[in-house]
Amino acid sequence: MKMTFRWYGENDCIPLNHIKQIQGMDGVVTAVYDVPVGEVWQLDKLLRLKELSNEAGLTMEVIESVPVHEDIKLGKPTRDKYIEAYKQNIINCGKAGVKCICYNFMPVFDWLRTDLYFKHKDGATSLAYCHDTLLKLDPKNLHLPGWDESYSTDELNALLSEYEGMTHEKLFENLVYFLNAIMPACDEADVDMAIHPDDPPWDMFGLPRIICKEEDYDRLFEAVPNKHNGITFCTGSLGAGRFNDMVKMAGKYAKRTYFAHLRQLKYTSDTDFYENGHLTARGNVDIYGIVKALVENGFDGYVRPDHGRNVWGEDAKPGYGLFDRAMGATYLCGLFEAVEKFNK
Ligand code: DNO
Repeated sequence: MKMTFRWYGENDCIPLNHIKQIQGMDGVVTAVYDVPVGEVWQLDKLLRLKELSNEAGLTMEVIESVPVHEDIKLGKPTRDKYIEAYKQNIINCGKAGVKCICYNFMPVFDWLRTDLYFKHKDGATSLAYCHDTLLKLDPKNLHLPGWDESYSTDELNALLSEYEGMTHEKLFENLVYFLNAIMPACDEADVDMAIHPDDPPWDMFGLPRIICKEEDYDRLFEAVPNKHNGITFCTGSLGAGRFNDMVKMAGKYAKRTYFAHLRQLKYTSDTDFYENGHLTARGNVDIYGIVKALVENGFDGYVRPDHGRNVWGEDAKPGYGLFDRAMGATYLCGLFEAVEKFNK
């Protein structure tokens, strides 16, 4: 296991040397943020991030994310041009020493939450999700917490109408087309692709979501068996689906898991939850059971603590402060150490 920490590049308010001070930290997970989706990231931008990370004593072997252009998800004729650019990004990432690329295939919206500052009794705050609140939102005029608002309202409207009639089957076919097209670049660069599950793992605003549960992964690996086609096992995303047996899934897909996002959720109803500190006892996700299942089944990938709470007065990007993620990382290092030693 290699422990990593998400770092939002040179604009992140958390400096690399603070990240390095978290004991057990091997590297950062980052991205090029100033190139529009669908364009090629210049190699020198990647090399600059790598150099900064290495100077701080950290590796840069995981990219989260290289975003997938909507035309690829929509299966439009223009997709081939964007796929070519994506392949070049994979090659450039490989040249910069990247081993794993995290991406998602969610139409239009990435992760969704309804509250960025859910208040805990002890004064901490965290992200939360309430399904009824979400249903009342108008997707055509959406300003959701935590969502990168890169579209204008007009662009969003246009994009949503392009998705009218999109089915799960069609979206899945478009994912398979994309993966088959990029696998040669992954083979050449020896880079693993790690698809992030849909968060939360169910359809949103009538848009299909296809990476939500066990059958979805079975279907994905059957369609594209290449070993570079792998997953980001995100306990917070999959865990919101009460139907997912995550300990079982962690074991079953351990060897296809190139990246693990480990985080805790506390259920407040059949659909709602808030995020909590990483400890198994603090929520409904069996972090211990998942780590054990991963280790015992041959997981050898990257791990990062996922969303933390804001604690000790820190006012950081919600979910991505230093303090609680640092505590999460050391907790996870302890769990891995214990489970790995026990299994030797
Ligand atoms: C949220 C993140 C996601 C993730 C993307 C991967 O905190 O886990 O935004 O980076 O879905 O493409």
